[in-house]
Amino acid sequence: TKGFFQLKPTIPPQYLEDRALLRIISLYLPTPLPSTISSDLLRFSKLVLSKPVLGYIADAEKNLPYLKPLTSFGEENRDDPLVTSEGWRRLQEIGIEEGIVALAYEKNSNGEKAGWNPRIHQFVKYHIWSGSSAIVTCPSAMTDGAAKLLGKHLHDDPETNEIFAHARERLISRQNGFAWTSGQWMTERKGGSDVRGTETIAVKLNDATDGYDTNGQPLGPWRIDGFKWFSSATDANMTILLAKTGGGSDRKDSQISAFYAPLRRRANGSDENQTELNGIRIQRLKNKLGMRGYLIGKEGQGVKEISHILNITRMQNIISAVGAYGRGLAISRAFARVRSVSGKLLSDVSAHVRGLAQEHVNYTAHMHLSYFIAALLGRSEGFEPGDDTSAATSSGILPKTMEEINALYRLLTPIAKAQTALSAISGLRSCMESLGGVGYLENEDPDLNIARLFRDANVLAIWEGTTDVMADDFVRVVKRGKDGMKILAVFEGWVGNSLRVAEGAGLKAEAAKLKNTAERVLMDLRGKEKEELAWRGREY
Ligand code: MFK
Ligand code: FAD
Repeated sequence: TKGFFQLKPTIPPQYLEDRALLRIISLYLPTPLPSTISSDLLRFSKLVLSKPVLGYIADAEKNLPYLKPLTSFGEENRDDPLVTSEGWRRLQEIGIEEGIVALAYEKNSNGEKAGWNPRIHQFVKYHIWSGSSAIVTCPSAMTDGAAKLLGKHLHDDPETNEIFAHARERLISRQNGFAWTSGQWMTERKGGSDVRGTETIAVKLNDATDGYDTNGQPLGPWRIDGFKWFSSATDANMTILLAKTGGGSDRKDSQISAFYAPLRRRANGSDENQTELNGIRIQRLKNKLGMRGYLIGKEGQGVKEISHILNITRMQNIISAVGAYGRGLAISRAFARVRSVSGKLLSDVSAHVRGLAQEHVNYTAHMHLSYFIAALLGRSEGFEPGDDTSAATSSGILPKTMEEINALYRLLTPIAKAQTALSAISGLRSCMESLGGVGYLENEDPDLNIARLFRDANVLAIWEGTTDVMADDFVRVVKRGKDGMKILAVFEGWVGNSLRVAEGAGLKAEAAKLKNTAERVLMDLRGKEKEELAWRGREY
C-alpha cells in the first residue's frame, strides 16, 4: 500500500464535454434546445456513469447467461430455461424506461408533432447510453426494427392487424412489465451473409384451433420448424424470423418469407406473468424451433420485409460504434488529465495530444456522417422540415425530396455501417494504448474499462452484415437497373454538394483530394459491371 498510486481519472458527463455530440445537437435539434431535452440529457449522462449502473455492467459481465434445461427433479424446464443476470435485466429495464426505442415513435404515433427530428433525439440519447449499456442495445435495436416492420403491416389482414398492433404497442412502450423486446432470426448454419440457403420451413396448418395456447391466446396459424444458429436476444418476448414456405427448403419453388412469432406463450394457469416457451428448445443457447407464428406481408418477400429491420438495426449499429468510440475518447481525455510521464501531464505531451487529436478528428467525421444518416431516417419516417428550426434544416444540407432522402438513406447506411464499425474498432484500440498497460486490463472500474468497449466493438463489424457484405450491398444498390442509376445520381449530387461546402469552408486542398477519389469511384460505378466492382466495394 506504499508508494505511488495513480489518481483515478474522472469522466465528466458526456453531455457537458463531448464536443462532437454537442455540435450534432446544435446542428440537428432546435436552438435553444428545449429545456426538457437538455435536462434529460444531462441527467442521463450522469446516470450512465453512476454507481448503480456501473454495478449492473459489472454484474452482466461477470454473471453470463446460462441454461437450466432441467428442473431440480429432472423434468424438462418448460417455463424458461434461460437464466440471465440481474445486471443485464436492470440495464434492459433502464433502456426501456429511458425510451431508447420509444423516443423514435411516441410523438409521431400520437399524431403529435415533436418539433424536432425524433430519430436525432433518440440517437443522441442512445449515443450516451451506448458505452454503459453492456450491449442491451442489441435487443433494443432489434426491437426498434421489429416495431418499424410491424408498423408497416397494421392494415394488411384482419387476422393479423390486431396481433401486430398489440405487439408493436409493447415494443415501443416505456413501461417495464408491459414492454417487449424482439429478436431477429435470420442466420442459419448454412450461412448468415447469404440467407438463401435457409433450412427452416413454415407450413400453414388447416386446423385453426392449433394456433392457440392453453389460455386461448393466439400463437399463429403457421408451424415453423428448423434450427437457428444465432439468436442474440433469446430472452426476448417475440422474434421476427425467416423461413421457407412453398413446400420445403430443397424445392425450387420454395421461397423465403418473414414471420412474427411470440417466443413465450401464457402457461396454463391464471397468472398473467407465467409463461413458457412457444415450442422452442434452446440448445447451447442455440435455438431449435417447432414454434407457431404469423406470416408478415406476402410469401416469398421475406428478405425484402426483413430489410426494414436491417435498415434500422444497421443504423443502431452505426450509433453503437460512434457511441463506444466517444466513450473511449472520454476515458483517454480523462486519463491524460491525471497521468504524468517524465514530470509532465499527458495532456501537455505534444506527441500524445497529437495522437488523441487525430482520433478526435476521425470520431467527429464519423459522427457527422452518422447523424446525417439519422436525420435522413427521421425525415423518411415523416418528420417534416417545416416542423423544426434546426441549423441543419435552415442550412439546406439535407436533401429536400423524399426520393433523394430515401435514396441516400439506402446507399449511405451500408457504407456507414461498415465504416463506423472499422473506425470504432481501430479508434478504441488507440484509446486502449493511450492508457498504457491499464488500457489492456479488464479493470475493475467499468467506467474506465476500454478493453470491454474494444472487445464489444469487434462484433459491430460482423453482425448485421460484414464489411464485404455491406460493400456488396452498396454495389447491388447502384447496379439495380434504372433505380440504381437514379440512386447513383442522387449520390453524385450529394457528393458534389459536400465538396462545395468543404471548399466554401476554406478546405480547398482536402476538397480537391476528395474530388479526385469521388470522380474515380463514380466513374467506376457508372462504367464497370457489377462483378468487376464487387471485389472493389470495400475500397469504396
Ligand atoms: C448494438 C447494435 C445493434 C445491432 C443489433 C444486432 C443484433 C445481431 C443481429 C444480426 O446479426 S441479425 C442477422 C443480420 N444478417 C444480415 O445482415 C445479413 C447480411 N446479408 C445481406 O444483407 C444480404 O445482402 C441479403 C441477405 C439481404 C441478401 O439476400 P438476397 O436474397 O440475395 O437479397 P437481394 O436479392 O439482394 O434482395 C431481395 C430484395 O430485398 C430486393 O428487393 P426486390 O425484390 O424488390 O428487388 C432488395 O432490393 C431488397 N433488399 C435487400 N436488402 C435491402 C433491401 N431493401 C432495402 N434495404 C436493404 N438493406
Ligand atoms: P459467412 O456469411 O459465412 O461469412 C464468412 C466470410 O465470408 C466473411 O468474412 C464475409 O465477409 C465473407 N462473405 C460472405 N459473403 C460475401 C460476399 N458476398 N462477398 C464477399 N465476402 C463475403 N444472426 C441472426 O440472425 N440473429 C441474431 O440475433 C444474431 N446475433 C449474433 C450475435 C453475435 C455475437 C454474432 C457474432 C453473430 C450474430 N448473428 C445473428 C449472425 C451474424 O449476422 C452473422 O454471423 C453474419 O451475418 C455473418 O454470417 P456468417 O457467420 O454465416 O458468415
